Amino acid sequence: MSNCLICDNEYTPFVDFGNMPIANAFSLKEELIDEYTFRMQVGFCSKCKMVQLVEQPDREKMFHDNYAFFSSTSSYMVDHFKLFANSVAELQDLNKNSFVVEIGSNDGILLQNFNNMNVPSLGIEPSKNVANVAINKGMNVLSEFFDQPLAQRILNSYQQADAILSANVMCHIPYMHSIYKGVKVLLKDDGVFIFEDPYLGEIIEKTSFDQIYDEHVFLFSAISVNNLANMHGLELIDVEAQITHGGSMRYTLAHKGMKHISKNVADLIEKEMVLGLDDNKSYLGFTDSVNQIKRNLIELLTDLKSQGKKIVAYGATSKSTTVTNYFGITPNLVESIYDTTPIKQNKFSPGAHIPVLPYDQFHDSNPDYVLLFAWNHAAEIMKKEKDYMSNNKYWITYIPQVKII
Ligand code: JHZ
Ligand code: SAH
Repeated sequence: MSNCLICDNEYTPFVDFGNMPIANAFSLKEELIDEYTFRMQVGFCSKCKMVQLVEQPDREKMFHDNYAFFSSTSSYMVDHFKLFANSVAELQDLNKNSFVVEIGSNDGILLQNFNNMNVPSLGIEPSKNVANVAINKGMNVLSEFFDQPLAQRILNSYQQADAILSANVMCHIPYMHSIYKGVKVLLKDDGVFIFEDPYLGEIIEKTSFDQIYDEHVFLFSAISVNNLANMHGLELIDVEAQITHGGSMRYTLAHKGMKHISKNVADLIEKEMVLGLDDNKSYLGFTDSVNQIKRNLIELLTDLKSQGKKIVAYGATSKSTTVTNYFGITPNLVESIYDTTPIKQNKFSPGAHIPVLPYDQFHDSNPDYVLLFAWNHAAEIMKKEKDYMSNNKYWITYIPQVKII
C-alpha cells in the first residue's frame, strides 16, 4: 500500500514498470557505470481520484544545470505557445501594467511572447542551462523551484499576477499543496491560473504508457484537478483539449466564486465518469494493454532484424526511456537514435544505452525502418522527412498500436 500525495489515502498501484533510470539522463560512456534507478509504479487514489507515481526521484536528480529537454526543438510547439499567449492576453486584457508569471519557463518558448507584447512577466525555471537560454534572449527569469515560499518572495518584489501559467510542469511536481498555496497568494482576485499537461483520458484510451516516466508524477483529469483546486479555495472554470504531446488538457482555474464556470467543465467531468476515470476498475487492464504493445513491437523488431533490416530511431524523447527499458530494446535491435538536441548527442540513452547521434547524420545512416520515439510530433516530423522516407523506408509507431507506415 502507498499513500496519496494529495489526500494521504492508501492505495494499491495498478502498474509496475520495474526499475527505471532518470528519463533524461543521456550519458557519456564513462558515466554509465553507476546509473541511478528507481522503482516505477503508478496508482489511482479512489478518494481524491488522482493518478500518480508511487515513488519519484529527488527533484535535483531530474532538474539541474544540464537538463536535456529544450522546449523550442519543435516548431509546432513554438506556434502552439504563441497562440496560448495570445489567448491569455485576450482573456485577461493584458497590457503594460499587467503581470504574468510562468512556472517552468524552460528556454522561454511561451514567455517570449509576453516580452514581444510588452507585458511584464517573470519565468520560474530551476534548470539553469535552459533558463539561461531565455535570460540571454532578454527574458526575466528566476532560476529556482516554484513553491509557496518563493511565491511569497515574488509577491514582496513584484505584484499579484493577472495570469499564472504553466505547461507540462504541474504534472512534474509532487508537492502540489505548496504550489497551490503559492498560486492562491500570488494570483489577483480576478486572475487566472492556466496550465496544460498530458491528459489521463488520452493516456488510458490510447495506452500511451510512455507518458509515464520519472518526471511525470501525476496524470491529471478534470475530476482530480477540480478536487485539488477545491482544497485551496480555487475552482476549475474551463477546460480545453489540446493535440500537443499526444493529447493534453488545458485547465483554467480561478479563485472560488470569482468567475463564470464554463459548461465545458461539467461536460468533461461527465465524460470522464462515463469513461470510468473515477473508478479503480478502469485501470486494471492497463498493464495487459501495455504488454500487448510490448509483444507486438518486440516481435516486429526481432523479425525485421532477422531479415537483415537496419532499424534506427527518431527523437531521443523522455518517453523513449520507458519504452526501451520496459520493452528491453537494446542497440542490437535499434542501432541508434537521431536527435536535434546538442546536449543529447554523442551520448547513450538512459538504461538501454542506445547511441544518440546528431540529426545531421540521420539521412546518411540509410535505415530501412525508423522507430518514431517522438510520435507526438508525427505530423511535423513526417512532413519534414516526406521525400527522404518515400525511398523504400518505413516508419514504425506503437501508440495506440504497433503500425508500419
Ligand atoms: P518531446 C519532454 O518530454 C520532457 P519528451 C517533459 N517531461 C515533458 O513533459 C515534455 O517534454 C514537455 C527531438 N526532435 O517533445 C527533440 C527531433 O530530433 O516528445 C527532442 O529531443 N527532431 C518536460 O522528451 C525530442 O525529439 C524534430 O523534428 O518526451 C522530442 O521530445 C523534433 C520535432 C523533435 O518530449
Ligand atoms: N513549459 C515548457 C517546459 C516543460 S519541461 C514546455 O511545455 O515545453 C518541464 C520544466 O519544468 C523543466 O524545465 C523543469 O526544470 C521545470 N520545473 C520542474 N520543477 C519545477 C518547479 N518546482 N518550479 C518551476 N519549474 C519547474
